[in-house]
Amino acid sequence: MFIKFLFRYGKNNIYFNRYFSNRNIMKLKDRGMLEDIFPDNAANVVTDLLNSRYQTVYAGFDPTANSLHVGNLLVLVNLLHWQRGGHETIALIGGATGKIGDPSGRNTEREQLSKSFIEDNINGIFKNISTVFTNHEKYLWKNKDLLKPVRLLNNNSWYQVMDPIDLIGGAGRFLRMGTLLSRTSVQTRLQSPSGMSFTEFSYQLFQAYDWLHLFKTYGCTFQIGGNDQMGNIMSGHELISKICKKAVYGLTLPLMTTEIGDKFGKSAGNAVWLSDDKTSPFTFYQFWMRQPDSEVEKLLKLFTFDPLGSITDLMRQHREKPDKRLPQRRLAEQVTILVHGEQGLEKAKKASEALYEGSIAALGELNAEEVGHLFNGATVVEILPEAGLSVLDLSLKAGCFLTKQDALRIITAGGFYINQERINNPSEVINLDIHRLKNNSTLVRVGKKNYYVVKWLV
Ligand code: YSA
Repeated sequence: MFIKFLFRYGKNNIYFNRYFSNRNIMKLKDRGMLEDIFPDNAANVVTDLLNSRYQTVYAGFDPTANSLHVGNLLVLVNLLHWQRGGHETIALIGGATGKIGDPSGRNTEREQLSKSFIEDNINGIFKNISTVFTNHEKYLWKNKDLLKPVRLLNNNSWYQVMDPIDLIGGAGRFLRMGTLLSRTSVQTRLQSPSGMSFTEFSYQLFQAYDWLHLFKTYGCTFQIGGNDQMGNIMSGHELISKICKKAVYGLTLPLMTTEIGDKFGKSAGNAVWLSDDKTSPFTFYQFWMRQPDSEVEKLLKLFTFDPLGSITDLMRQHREKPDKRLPQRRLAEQVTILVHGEQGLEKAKKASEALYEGSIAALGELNAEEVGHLFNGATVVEILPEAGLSVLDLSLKAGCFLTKQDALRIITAGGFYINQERINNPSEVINLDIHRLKNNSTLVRVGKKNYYVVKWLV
């Protein structure tokens, strides 16, 4: 009996059935994470398929910036749900498609991106994706050894060695012009004043071919993406159905928008980035902490792996004590640990304490540049700690005032602070044992918000 079972389903499937209770991805609908399925009558077939054996799924990311943003993160979180369900995941970086430019969701054509710009971007995005998958396994997955590692690919690797005739002559003839022209991404652009170039029009063929390639090479039967990707997904479906006569499926996610409905992303100019040199862990953490009550439950369902029951409980507690902002805190902690790891979360929390709870000790845990960053890009200055250095000397060396007269006037009037404490005696001598923080720096403030970080040269 057991042998028969093994023979029929294979070893992997025993392992799949035993451990991965979350394998039915269709359940993500309950979290508000699935918007559409293609073909649109496939929900039942897909549920059976997901329950019967593990599947391979992919999502693509074009390297149009050197970091992904929180909108793209939603797609990564969705891939993580597949991984948690025992499925194989592929994250594809569009090294080649990035050079073409996806017209989906855009009103104007992208400028051509230079090779070196794309190379840098690929490295940044590669790092984002591997960091998120590593952090997830390290901090958010309890049965550590069971996850199948994500496969990170770049579509440059197949287009680089491909004869263009195979693409246009081989794959292109299976896609019908009427269908390609009917896509929203094409229609919107054809009706816009700038129209559409052939290059952008050809984008669908590339994304469709990618899926065909992944299907043939890795048995990839699912593609996921934000809902702006549906047209491209449908083209891939058409290609695979016609060439391989096999069933494949597309799932789309809702696009993440701001409270007032603007799409989050680079073009919208409101991006919150995953790379810490573009958005510091502190700013990232605060972005989630600042989410309004009207959004937080939805975001907890989308961006954390907390069971729905515990989110409901948390929201109940929140209604009793709203000023504690428990759901916002949970959201900020879970997403920051996923993107920036335990250390990033630690830093973000320390910085938050320093800024909002006036904890100077917490400031000392950050390095001088981070403190500078924290205080809205405060100037960081390096100063030699000479014996007898006075408050007045310090203020002038740090460049806080234009003239000595200004310095004397403002310090004595009470507008000068060291480590957030008012000092109004210009001749007081700086004592490093008292005035220097653990990170060998001192925070100086003039008035309400002009900050300087003094880095002591020792
Ligand atoms: C896909 C498949 C391929 O075979 C090749 C390339 C691609 C990339 C795809 N055409 C694209 O351009 N995607 S993207 O780089 O613009 O975004 C990556 C993913 O994040 C997409 O699924 C997109 O829909 C999603 N996304 C972007 N902003 C989002 C968002 N998802 C949710 N909310 C947002 N605000």
